[in-house]
Amino acid sequence: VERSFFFEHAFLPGGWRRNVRLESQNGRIVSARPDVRPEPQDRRERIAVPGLPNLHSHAFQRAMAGLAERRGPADDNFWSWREAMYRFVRAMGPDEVQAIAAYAYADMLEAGFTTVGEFHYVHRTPDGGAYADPAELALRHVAAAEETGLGMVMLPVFYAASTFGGAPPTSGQKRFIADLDAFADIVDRAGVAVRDSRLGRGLGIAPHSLRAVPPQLLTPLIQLKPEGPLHIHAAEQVKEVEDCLAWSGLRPVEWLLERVGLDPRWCLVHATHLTEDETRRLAASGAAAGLCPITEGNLGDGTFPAVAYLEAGGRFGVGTDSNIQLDAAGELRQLEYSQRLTLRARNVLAPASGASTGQRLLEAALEGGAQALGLGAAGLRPGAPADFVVLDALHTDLATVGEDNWLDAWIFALGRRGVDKVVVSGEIVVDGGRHRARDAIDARYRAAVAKLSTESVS
Ligand code: NGQ
Ligand code: ZN
Repeated sequence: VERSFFFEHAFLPGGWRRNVRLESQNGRIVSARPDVRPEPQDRRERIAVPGLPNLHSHAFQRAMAGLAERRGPADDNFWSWREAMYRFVRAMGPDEVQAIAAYAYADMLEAGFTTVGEFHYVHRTPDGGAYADPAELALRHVAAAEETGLGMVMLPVFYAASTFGGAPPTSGQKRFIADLDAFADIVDRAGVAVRDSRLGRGLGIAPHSLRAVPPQLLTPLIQLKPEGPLHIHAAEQVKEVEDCLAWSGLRPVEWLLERVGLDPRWCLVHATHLTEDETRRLAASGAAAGLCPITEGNLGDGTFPAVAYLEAGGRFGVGTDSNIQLDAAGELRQLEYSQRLTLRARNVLAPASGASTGQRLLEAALEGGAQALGLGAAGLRPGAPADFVVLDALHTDLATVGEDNWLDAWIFALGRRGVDKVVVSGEIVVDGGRHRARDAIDARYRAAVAKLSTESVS
């Protein structure tokens, strides 16, 4: 399938360009040329920016957004939130999983994301049994991405223990666990589904965390696939760092640097709590940090040392993790604000005096997100997926500022309201800020969550 677009303004690698023709074939960009004339068959738009990769999602958690914001009976923190999340996932069957994922993915698209890395760990039935197809729930996520039109990188998660030292999983974790053979089977089946899906963009391997994966299983796990993304949750909570130190004498990121070795295949999700030494070494490894600023704020994780990390040349992408609120511009904004609040300064992630903070954030998250998801090229250039966001050029906030300030106006002032159209693999999936199947997806989601709440009381 060939498609062609003409943009009055497009954000290409290097910056804003005018009169850009973009041609795609089978969902990939074959050319993106500035300073040319439109052809009659071109679809014409005013302002285009690349779609952002969302490198970390647990789609099912979208359905508990707003349901965990009441103070609990004892300490209310990440660990009590996690217990609530375990109770929440208990009753979900395959149809609910797919309906919720489709709802989350439609919302991601409206928010300006065009690929998701689904860090998928709910593999088993509510009783802890195996589905007839052990990859049933992974396949439901691939199907949800296909039906909503979102690019999908499936990251099946290996989960075997409740904490450092290989303690057995708790009953709240029984839907997550697998042995190596069962996991290899899930990976194979998920790989076939991704390959067969029009929007399948890759397959990785995700050891859940050093808490959930005993060290002797990490090497055989990584050896299941000689290439492709490797994602792991690391150093999100202070208690996790302390427990890791007590267990091994090393902090989680140190442990990964020393015992496993990190390289650009790796994405360390969160990596919140780093020493200066870890910050430099993580940056030097070429791995990506998978920052999820909105969820990290919601869960009370702490603040990633982004200024030092970027100064050391570190790479990062953004993820929406719990999907509490979906906004591509909003993740970038929250990242900058987390730094401003701790450093009591402004524009701390801009690379130089006079440089745009929004542009720096967007460029870095495009590159780092594409690396972490193994997408090959990032941004509007040949070889990359034909994914872009058309900003609402008629919105007063954009109409009243010049090109040089559009990214900052979008990221810091407008957010999702600035999104007019979203195009993935050359197809328009969001128009006027609304997903093309919004009503049907909402109706199915409402029925699914209604069923969940009746099931969980019975
Ligand atoms: C998750 N979420 O797997 O959904 C985790 C909580 C854990 C975040 N880390 C569970 N934000 O880390 O043990
Ligand atoms: Zn996560």
